[in-house]
Amino acid sequence: LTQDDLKKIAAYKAVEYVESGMVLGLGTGSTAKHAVDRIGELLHQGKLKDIVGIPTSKKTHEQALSLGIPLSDLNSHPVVDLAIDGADEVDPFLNLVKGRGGSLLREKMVESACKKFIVIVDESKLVKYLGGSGLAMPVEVIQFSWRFTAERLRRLFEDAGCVAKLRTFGEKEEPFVTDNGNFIVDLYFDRSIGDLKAASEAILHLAGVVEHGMFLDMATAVIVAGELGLTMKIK
Ligand code: DER
Repeated sequence: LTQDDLKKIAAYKAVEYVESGMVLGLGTGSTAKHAVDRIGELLHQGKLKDIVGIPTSKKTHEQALSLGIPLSDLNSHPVVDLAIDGADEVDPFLNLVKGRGGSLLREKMVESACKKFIVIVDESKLVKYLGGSGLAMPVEVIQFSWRFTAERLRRLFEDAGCVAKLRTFGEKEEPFVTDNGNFIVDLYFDRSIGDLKAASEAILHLAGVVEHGMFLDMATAVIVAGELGLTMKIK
């Protein structure tokens, strides 16, 4: 089984919890893509009816449009029945790191408005503690004085050996701009940052920070697809 097979298996399992008439949060990333495809397929087959999708990125908006999934937004649907989305890291308490695809702000807005939030991952995403993968923990910041903000973020986590890097793309290393016109500062840690709630509050307290990629106490369940099969972790 390839990693993408595992992502697809987890995604299809999550879509079993979608019922006709639901308002759905549609996630972003290579795993959530399979869930959105599957929802489109079931709608097309008439096995699902009266679904409204709230996309968590322009990319997912385009994908859902091409699948004929009726779309809306949080203004019209402030309560979402179920969201299905991927994650970059999952700790043993079902806390998440998300946003390596750059969509963390709209994902967090949609997923915090949900009655249920099912996370779909392949087993490579499981970590002992957030930041433990050594990969990026994203923070969305406004463009004004981003370097000043990045340095304040780095200093916040100095004793965890934090390095803060502006996210860029392409040969010319252009700054990545989110769907919301902001920059992303990626934080890398050598060690655990300790109390996650305190870390979250400290980050959000910095003027210039829009949102961060830690999704604490938000997941209702995490579906993990591994070589040995599927496991469902419930909050
Ligand atoms: O960027 C995001 O928030 C994505 O949902 C990410 O967390 C998971 O992306 P993947 O399914 O492509 O690994």
